[in-house]
Amino acid sequence: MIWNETKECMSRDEMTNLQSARLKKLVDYVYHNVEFYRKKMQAVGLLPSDIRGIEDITKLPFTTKDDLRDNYPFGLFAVPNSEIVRIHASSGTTGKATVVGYTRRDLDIWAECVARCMTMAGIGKDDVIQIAYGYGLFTGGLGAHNGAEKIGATVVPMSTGNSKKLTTMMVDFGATAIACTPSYLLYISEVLQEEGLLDKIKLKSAICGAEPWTEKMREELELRLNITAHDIYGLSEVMGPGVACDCKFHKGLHVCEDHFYPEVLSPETLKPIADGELGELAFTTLTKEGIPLIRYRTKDLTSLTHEKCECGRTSARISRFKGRVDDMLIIRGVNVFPSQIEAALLEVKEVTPHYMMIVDRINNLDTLEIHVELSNEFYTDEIRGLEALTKKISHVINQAIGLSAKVKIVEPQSIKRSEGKAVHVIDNRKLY
Ligand code: DLL
Repeated sequence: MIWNETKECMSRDEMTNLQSARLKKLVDYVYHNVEFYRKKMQAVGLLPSDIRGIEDITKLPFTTKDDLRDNYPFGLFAVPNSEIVRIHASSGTTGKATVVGYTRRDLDIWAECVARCMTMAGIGKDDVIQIAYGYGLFTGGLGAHNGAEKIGATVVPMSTGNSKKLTTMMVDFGATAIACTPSYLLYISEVLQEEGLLDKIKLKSAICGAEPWTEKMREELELRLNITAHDIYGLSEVMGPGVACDCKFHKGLHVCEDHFYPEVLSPETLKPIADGELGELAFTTLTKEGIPLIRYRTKDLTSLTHEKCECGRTSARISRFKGRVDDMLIIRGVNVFPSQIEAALLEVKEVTPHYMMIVDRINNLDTLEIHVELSNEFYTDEIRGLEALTKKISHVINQAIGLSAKVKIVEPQSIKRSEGKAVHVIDNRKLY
């Protein structure tokens, strides 16, 4: 099923025309309503009339997270606060929060985009969905919530923080769908197993995102829970969850590109690159009123395709995320993404995909230690066998990242579980 055939199945020409018309309107709108953009455009001698269509987008300046921080809290808002009906913020790990504001229409469009994603994930009005993203300033909870209500599903606003209650209610309410981070879903699958509830659940679909995860992890979750798992993407600056999602063919995430124009930029030149090439994703919000953004650099690494999908949707698709530019570790000169470790560990049946990377610098040399958790089934008090297993894991990891790491096998359940975005790296080099 498709939620909005007229928007999700347009021909490329129709989409380009729509995007062009919306971009022209947007540029005029920000020029007259956001001093930051007016000044940026004036600095390069650009007038709204210079933007004649989507092909002129590269004339426009980029926007970064720092721009939002520098204009904290409301400096990039295009409407007076009386028009803002909701505020969200993302704290980030460093610096000031980035604050976003939504008008009533922004919230309607957000719900529409999430409704499209829910439909892609096979969720509809007969489903009971537990929303287990955090509610609050984070966009995950309320964003998924409003979209699920729009499709008419029965929404259970669980939030995070009580996994036992969640699993009990999953059974008692006959929940058929869940929205949460993939790492939290992995944890939930463990709780269900511990409590002997796995064969009592009616779950059939999960809509997971907010953090990078691998295709192998998707398959693992599908297997553990006997569901289909879908990848939903978004970021608070651009809107929240619902910017893109994958359909049942899992061949990339369909972007709601009538609202968010995607570009993939070369990391070297920052120029848009061809379909299929990996680069940094940027978005221009074509319809947002509260805090419209032009060419917002997401720092997320992906590639684009404009080919029609088997599902019938014609919308541009982005490939599963490789990670964030700023999540990439450079260890002894080698680029490493945590998701590579996740994929490698999913090859080894004796361990769980829970892991922690500890990076350090000793005598001017980078070191990498990886804590890997033994699965319950393979846990014994005896040390015997562990040496061979450690060797096996080191080998798999070495093959995956092209770097040798010290592997330490730890007891089951000893790596901290996450209910939101998982933390996989402790980089002690930052302390020096
Ligand atoms: O994480 C919004 C969201 C909530 C998306 C729930 C999906 C589900 P932020 O906290 O602003 O917003 O973080 C945005 O999270 O730039 C990516 O780096 C990462 N991210 C989000 N979804 C995915 C995904 C929400 N499906 C940042 N795959 C983004 C990989 C993702 N990374």
